[in-house]
Amino acid sequence: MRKSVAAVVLSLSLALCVLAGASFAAEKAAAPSDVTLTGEILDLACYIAHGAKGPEHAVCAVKCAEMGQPIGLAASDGKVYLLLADHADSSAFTKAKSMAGKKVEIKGEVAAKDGMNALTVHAVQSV
Ligand SMILES: [Cu+2]
Repeated sequence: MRKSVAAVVLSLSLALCVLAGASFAAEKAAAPSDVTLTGEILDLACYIAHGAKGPEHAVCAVKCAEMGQPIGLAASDGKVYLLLADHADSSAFTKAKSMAGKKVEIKGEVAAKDGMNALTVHAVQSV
């Protein structure tokens, strides 16, 4: 009898774990809605090393982005966001790389960790 009570308690707690996992997965799927940020797309290698930005650096910025340097957004909210590709569809991020040095509007998902701000690019257009 004692053994079967323990078995019931164990299977109930396992069921709760599965349910908790399922609701966590549902929360991840219903991610916070995208924000819209405007600003300049930065070539972070040149911006962080020597503050390079703006139209006079745009040609270098595109070259740096093409060679794989990270890009960011100097947003009008005063923050610099590391730009990230969406794992399921990187096309908007690829477009953003070609717009390094330009003023843009980006729709995407913001995240922050360990003092770093990031924006997953879902759409980008020049402004
Ligand atoms: Cu550069």
